[in-house]
Amino acid sequence: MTEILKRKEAVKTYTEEMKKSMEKVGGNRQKNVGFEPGRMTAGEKEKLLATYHPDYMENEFEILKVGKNKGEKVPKELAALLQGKSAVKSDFDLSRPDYDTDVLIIGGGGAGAAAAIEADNAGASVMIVTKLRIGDANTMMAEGGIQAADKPNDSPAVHFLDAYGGGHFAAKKELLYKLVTEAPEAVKWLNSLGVEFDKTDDGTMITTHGGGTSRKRMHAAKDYSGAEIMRTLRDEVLNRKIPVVDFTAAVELILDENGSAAGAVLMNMETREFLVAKAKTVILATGGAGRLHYQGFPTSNHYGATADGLILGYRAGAKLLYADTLQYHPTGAAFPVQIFGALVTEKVRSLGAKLINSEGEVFMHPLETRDVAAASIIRECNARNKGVHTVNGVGVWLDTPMIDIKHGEGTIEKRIPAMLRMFGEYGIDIRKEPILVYPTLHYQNGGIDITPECETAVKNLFAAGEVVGGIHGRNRLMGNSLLDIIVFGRNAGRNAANRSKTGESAKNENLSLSHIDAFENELKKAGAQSGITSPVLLPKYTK
Ligand code: MEZ
Repeated sequence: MTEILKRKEAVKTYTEEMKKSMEKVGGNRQKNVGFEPGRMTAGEKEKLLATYHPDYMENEFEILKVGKNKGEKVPKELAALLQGKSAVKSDFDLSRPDYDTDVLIIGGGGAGAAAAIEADNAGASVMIVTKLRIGDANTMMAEGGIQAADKPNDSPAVHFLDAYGGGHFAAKKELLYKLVTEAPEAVKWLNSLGVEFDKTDDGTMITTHGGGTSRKRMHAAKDYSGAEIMRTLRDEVLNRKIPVVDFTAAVELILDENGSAAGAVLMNMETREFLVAKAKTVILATGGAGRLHYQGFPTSNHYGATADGLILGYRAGAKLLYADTLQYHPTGAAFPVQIFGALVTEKVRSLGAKLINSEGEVFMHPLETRDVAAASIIRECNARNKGVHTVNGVGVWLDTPMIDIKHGEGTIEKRIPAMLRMFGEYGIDIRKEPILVYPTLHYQNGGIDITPECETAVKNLFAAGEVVGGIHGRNRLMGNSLLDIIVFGRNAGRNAANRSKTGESAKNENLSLSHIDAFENELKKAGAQSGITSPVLLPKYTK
């Protein structure tokens, strides 16, 4: 590491403003390490969110004119896609399917892989299609950990209360109940598959706090938790020889004569050739939407996060829940520009680094929930003018050297090596220098509405992972997403497999795309056609 830092020293170019502010941060460090800022009251938080959080910027949203959520607001970028047109026509020939399977899983991230393993366990034939490669997903990008109440001073009930409050009391209780009660078993399962969780010498799992947690229940694999979990799940899928069709996107769902899900039209991402996959049940595990860059925010998301599942599900008749609420992770990298928007894990704050403004002052408790922390940073930079300017933006300091002061030298290297490496690539030694951060688009809190069995409003269409809404209410706590992909991924896999063996599953007869015309007619009547072909599959960074 020291070698990399020496080589890269020349890369970083701090402005005079940054250097001066950094001196103030260094000068106040010893005092700030011991300073315990108070928590905000509920009233203060409400006011802060209403004024500064992007979810409350009314002109950034549009009211849907068609579909199950007609009359509700969603981000305008998403509205254009939800009210877009299909890549295929309703008379597309479905009579000679290229694939035929019991369970079709769309998406190759953590939820899709967990679903595939359990569907395979349940004896169904299962296949994953993914527009990139298995593992190219937000799961891979998650850093700080996975929550589970498995310590003697904790319980699923306490976990429930933390998450329910953190989500503004809006979570669907039956989904959140499932999440927290099945969490300990989910972590045990991952451990048994080979995930290398951080443990003490006697094998006890090391757990830490996250924002909004009242107990230390974050289990981590250093700050590579998502990558480690995805590595393990991917190995398991491949070892079981579950078919994975990569570089192949789902562009439309196929229904049967009863309106139940019965497969998908796929598109080869290289040749643009359309293919047909017939299935008895379908699981949407397509992930999030960060690459839509709502309100012009940078994102911590992987390249393929373009809301595909929301579009496919909505056109086929699924209902969305809380699609107007997004998570802006408070600490996206604001400098250097090469990693603008990349995730700086919340674990950095849970290990003791504090957020500091341009004057070297602590301006909030480091472990407020994410929506409150993001709004606080935006206020500090905009309304209070206490941000630090860079060539392409503004940010506040996250005073990382506090971690080694608090826990002893070597802690950063041992507990957050990915952060040390990411900034080290640009000559920034986070053991000695603070880093600049600003909120980055991280997660869609809302998504497709499901039952506790993971079924959507469309029969035989299941959903799991970030594409789902309602589990976390209107704000998710750190570590509850890696958890939900496992809990709901496994449930979706099992339930879709079991359904595929019953008379209730699609008969695979009279496959149809007539819902495309029905939706198109609704759009026409409402004068709401955006004209965009959706899903878009990949972000467009050129004009
Ligand atoms: O749950 C998350 O979003 C997560 C673990 C992110 C992080 O800060 O590391």
